[in-house]
Amino acid sequence: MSRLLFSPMRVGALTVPNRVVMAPLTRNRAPEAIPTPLMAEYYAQRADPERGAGLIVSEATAISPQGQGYADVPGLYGSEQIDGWKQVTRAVHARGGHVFCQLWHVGRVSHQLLQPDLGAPVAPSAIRANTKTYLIDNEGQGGFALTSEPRALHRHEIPQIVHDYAAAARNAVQSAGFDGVEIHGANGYLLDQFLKTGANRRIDDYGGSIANRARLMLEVARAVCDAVGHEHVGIRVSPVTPANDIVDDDPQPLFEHLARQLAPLGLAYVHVIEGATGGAREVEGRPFDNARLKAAYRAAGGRGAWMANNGYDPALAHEAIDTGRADLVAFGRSFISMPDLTERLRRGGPYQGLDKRTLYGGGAAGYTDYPALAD
Ligand code: 8OZ
Repeated sequence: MSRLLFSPMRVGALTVPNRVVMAPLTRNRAPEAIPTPLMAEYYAQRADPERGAGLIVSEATAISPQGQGYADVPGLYGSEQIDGWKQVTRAVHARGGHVFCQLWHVGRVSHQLLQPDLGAPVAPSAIRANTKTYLIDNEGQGGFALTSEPRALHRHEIPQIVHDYAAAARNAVQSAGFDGVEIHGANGYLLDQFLKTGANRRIDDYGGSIANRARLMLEVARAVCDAVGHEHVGIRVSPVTPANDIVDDDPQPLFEHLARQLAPLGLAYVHVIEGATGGAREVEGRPFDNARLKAAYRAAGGRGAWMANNGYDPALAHEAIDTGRADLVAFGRSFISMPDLTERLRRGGPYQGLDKRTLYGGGAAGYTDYPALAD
C-alpha cells in the first residue's frame, strides 16, 4: 500500500491536500433550515488539511422549500440560510479546509407537513415511494413517517426547478463562500426519480427513452455550470441503489449515456455510490460495472476527478487510489465518529465506531463530541 491516498489532487479549481473526502451526511440539526454555529464547529473539526478531509461535501441542502423532505435539514434559498452557511465556510476555511455544498431537491421523498402550503410533494409521476422521512413535532420529538402521495410535475413547472438549482448554486459559491457545489443526483431523490423507470412514467420529453429521462439532470448540470463555472461543480449518482424505493430496468446504458453527456461539461468531479447506499457494494439482481461507467466517461473526454464511495475500508480505499480506479474516496459514517479520519488512516488506526442513536436531530452529543487523537 502506498502513500498516494495522502497526496494532493486537483479538484476543479482547487488542489486538495489528500484523497480522503467527507461524504455528504444528513444530520437534521438546522432548525428553520438555517445552519447554526454548532454546525460550523462540526465541519471545522473535520476540515484540517493534514488530519481531516481533503474535501468536505456538505450535508444535502434544499434548493427550495419544495425541495425539502425532512425536518431540520438546511436550505440555501434565503438570506438567513446564506448567512448561516457563511459561518460554516468561514470556519472550514479558517482551518485550511475546502467545502462543496450538496444541492438537493427530494422530489417525492417528502411529507405534506414539510411542503409549501401543505401541498403534495412533486415527482416525475404520481407514484409514491415506499420509504420514510423524518419529522420533528412541536415538542422537539423526532420520528420517521411514511412519505406523502406525490403529484406529477407539470411540464411547465420544470424550468423553475432548473432555475432553483442554478440560484442555489450561485448562493452557495458567490454568497455563502463555498468552494463549489455537488448536484445530488443520487439516492432516489428528484433527479434520480426522473432518471429511473421505477419512478418516471412520463409521456412527454422528460420520460420514456434514456435520453428523455436523463434530460432534467443534464439541464440542471448545464445550468449550474453556467451559474458558477464548471470547475466548481461536481455530481453524485447511485446507479443501482435501492435507497428511497428507487429502481431502474437497465441502469448500465442509462448511466453510460449520462456519463457521455456530462463529459463535455468539464466537471470538477463525478461521485459514484457503488452499490446500495450505506449497505452492500453489490446489489442482488442489480448488476453494474462501475469501471465501465468510468471508462465511458473518460472515452467521451470526461476529465476531472473520479470519486468513489460506499463501504470503503482502509485497505479498499488504498487499493482504489493505488490502482487508479478512483482519484478520491468519500467516507460518510466514519467521518461522523472520527473527525481526524485521515490521520487515523495514515497511522493505521485506531478506528472508532458510531452511535446510531444520535445520527438525526439533537445537539452536540454524537455530533461535535467525538474526540480526535490526542497528538
Ligand atoms: C439519510 C437520511 C436522510 C437523508 C441521502 C440526503 O441519502 C440523504 C439522506 C440520508 O442522500
